[in-house]
Amino acid sequence: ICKFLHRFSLHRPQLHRWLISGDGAQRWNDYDSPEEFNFASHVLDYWAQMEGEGKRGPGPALWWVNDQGDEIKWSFRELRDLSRRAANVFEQTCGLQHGDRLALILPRVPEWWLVTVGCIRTGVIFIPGTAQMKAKDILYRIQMSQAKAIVTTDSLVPEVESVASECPGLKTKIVVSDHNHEGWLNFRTLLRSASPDHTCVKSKMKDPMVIFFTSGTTGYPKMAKHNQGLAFRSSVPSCRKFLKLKTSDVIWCMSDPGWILATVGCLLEPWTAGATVFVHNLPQFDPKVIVETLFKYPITQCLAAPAVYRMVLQKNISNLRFPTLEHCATGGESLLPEEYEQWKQRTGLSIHEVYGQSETGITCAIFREMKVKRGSIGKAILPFDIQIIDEKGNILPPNTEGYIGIRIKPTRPLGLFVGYENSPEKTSEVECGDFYNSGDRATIDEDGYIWFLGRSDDVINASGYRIGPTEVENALVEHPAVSESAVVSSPDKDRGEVVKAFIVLNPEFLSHDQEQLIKELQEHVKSVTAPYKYPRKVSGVCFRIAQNHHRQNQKKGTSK
Ligand code: BCO
Repeated sequence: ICKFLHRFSLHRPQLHRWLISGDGAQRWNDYDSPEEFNFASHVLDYWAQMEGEGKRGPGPALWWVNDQGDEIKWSFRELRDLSRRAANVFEQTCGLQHGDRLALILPRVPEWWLVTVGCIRTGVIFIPGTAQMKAKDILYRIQMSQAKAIVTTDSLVPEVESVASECPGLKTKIVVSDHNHEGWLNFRTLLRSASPDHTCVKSKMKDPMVIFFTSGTTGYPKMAKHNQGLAFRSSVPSCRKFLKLKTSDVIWCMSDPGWILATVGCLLEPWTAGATVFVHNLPQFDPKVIVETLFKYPITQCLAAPAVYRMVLQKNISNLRFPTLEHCATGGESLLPEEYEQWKQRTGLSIHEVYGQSETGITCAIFREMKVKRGSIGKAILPFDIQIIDEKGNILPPNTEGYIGIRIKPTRPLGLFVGYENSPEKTSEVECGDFYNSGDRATIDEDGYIWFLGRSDDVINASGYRIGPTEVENALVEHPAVSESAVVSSPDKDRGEVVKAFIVLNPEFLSHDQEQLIKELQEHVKSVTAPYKYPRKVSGVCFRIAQNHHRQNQKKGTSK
């Protein structure tokens, strides 16, 4: 038995002691790398058992609400049984096997948690995407990832149907809905009839678990592949220290389920600590609802993009002293020092910055009990060794600008992506000497605090969304008015940066009303790609340049 437990790096009394205390009296240390790990069996089933033995408090594992007053609370035992049913749906009904891929495009519905954990139980690799995606975005993701199955929501069924014929490898379409759609399996119906008994796959640490699509400067998004190490990383003492979650905590991470921040902040981090995940399925972001929710529910921690805190502050709501909130964290873009100050003044709470990417998960942070240096993204979370490097991978001295690098040699740390799927050349482009080069510019001070300065490329970070300019340019040129377009980042007081487009019009559109045409172009982008990418600013300059060109060409008699 001892050999067996050792093989799984799981010795129950020790694991118990560590998980309950969360204080570092742990089975694993920051540099451990057990051969096998599975988040569902090692973490969730453990908490279900603790709950059954009366060794965990009464808080639910998942507490979900929506704007219509609906509420769902699942204990860890319910979650275990439901996610086992989901695993059976994937294995038995859909015939999915360990290593198969499943595209997961859902809004914040409770089933998102069942699908993710169901996949982990079966070894199916899940590929999250935002429900803002349109047909073309979905087509690209299914084709690139060779997904055999998709799980999505009612509103995206027509989008998927419109491209399904171009995805011969897509064998199973599953909808999370109270209605049936022809040619689609209904997840809710299948779940009800599935068995709650399932044997979790014995996954190796090296087995892929999840793939995130991430935007770059050129071309379409790349696939950042993570193995089980992303989940294991939440279990190491340094990671536990950054939020210091306890079983009695209720954490609200507001990220869209399509981003790595949600996988880490709404799934791995809280449930590793046995805490409650709180979810509000807001159909539309509204700062007033954020405030009302923080007053109404016993939320103790929240994790949201700086834009969320900023937009709440801008509403000038008189009382922001939330009764139960103890800790605020933020990531995805930069928080300005004055926003930090205002939040502190109005709520009495500091905002702790975290930094990461789809490739890296949460990389560094202002830990819970660490001194906040306003404007700094904090210190490296072990086992990541972060250094500021030059383009050859040489370590730079403190207070010198360079790239944020994560050491990958001699040992690649668990939690860092494995590589860009199907793209060894793109993977080697970001390997720089002994380091992974994040492409983000920063400095490090004598105390080890990192100071983020910006991207070194053209990727636009609009309110926490990373947007590749090419993705927007490609969407714009599909409109008949657009001859050429160039998309750049533009500073914005609400969103940090926004997408700004410069347009060269086709001659027959030169006489159109500019304001109306801008609106039409914005709506067009929203309709052909995920709406968060639309250009909030469209410059008139190039309309005039185009007009001048047109006039000059007309004079020369060369206009087309
Ligand atoms: O502002 P508009 O109204 O003009 O347009 C908005 C939406 O109304 C619109 N839209 C959404 N769904 C649509 C639609 N239009 C047509 N059809 C639909 N189906 O599109 C625009 C979407 O922009 P948005 O999402 O920025 O909207 P909003 O509501 O202002 O949200 C504000 C934020 C702050 C809540 C939002 O920007 C946000 O969630 N930002 C955070 C992103 C994030 O979580 N990033 C983390 C990435 S992971 C990472 O960085 C690694 C860290 C470890």
